[in-house]
Amino acid sequence: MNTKEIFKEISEVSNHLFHMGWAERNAGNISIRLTIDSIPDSFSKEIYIKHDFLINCPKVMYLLVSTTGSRMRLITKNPEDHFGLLYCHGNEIKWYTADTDNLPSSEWISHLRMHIFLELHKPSHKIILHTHPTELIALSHKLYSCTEAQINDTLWDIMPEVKYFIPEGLGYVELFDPGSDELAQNTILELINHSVVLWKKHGCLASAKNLWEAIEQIEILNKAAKIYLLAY
Ligand code: 2HA
Ligand code: ZN
Repeated sequence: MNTKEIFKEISEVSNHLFHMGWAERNAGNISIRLTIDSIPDSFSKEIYIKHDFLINCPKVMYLLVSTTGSRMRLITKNPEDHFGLLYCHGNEIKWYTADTDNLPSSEWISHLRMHIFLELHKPSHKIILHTHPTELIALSHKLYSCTEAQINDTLWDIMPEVKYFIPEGLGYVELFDPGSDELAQNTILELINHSVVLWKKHGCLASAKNLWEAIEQIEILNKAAKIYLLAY
């Protein structure tokens, strides 16, 4: 996919997320690993990102990342205005943007760490999507004391499609601060064996080949959660 096609997909997906009710205010964020040789002209401002943590990105990585505070309902109209490009190589990080007021999503450190993991272990998974699917979040309240295995048994039992389409089940991460390194590290551990991870009382994170694949996976899981909540 070229950059134009990627922005078209982002526009469609952000509209869908908003209408699903999974993207209240600035909820959710998106990042996509790009294969490019040069920075697109639209991202003309370069910002060097100082950071006090160690990152080790073995190869040059370019990540298209939604900007902090961006709204899915607005991304859909002008996706290019709500994204920037994160460059990382070794421990060096730069941010390219159309407007210096645009900073990367509050979850950018998690996204970067996860993409470094994906590039090495699941190279076909180019995208990370974080969103707030209502019923899955509600399930993490209702089954507060349950383990990952118990939550998966519940979802598999309620709707056979879950087992069929998501045989590896849902990864589950305890409650950590949004944007924190603990949340990132624990999510990476779950991404080893899962494509969709539920963050307790917060939302979902999925890695996939493209954005629609991620949404379809989350939709199946969320439908099962919804049926469970309605039935019991
Ligand atoms: O991007 O959803 O978790 C806003 C969020 C942070
Ligand atoms: Zn969130």
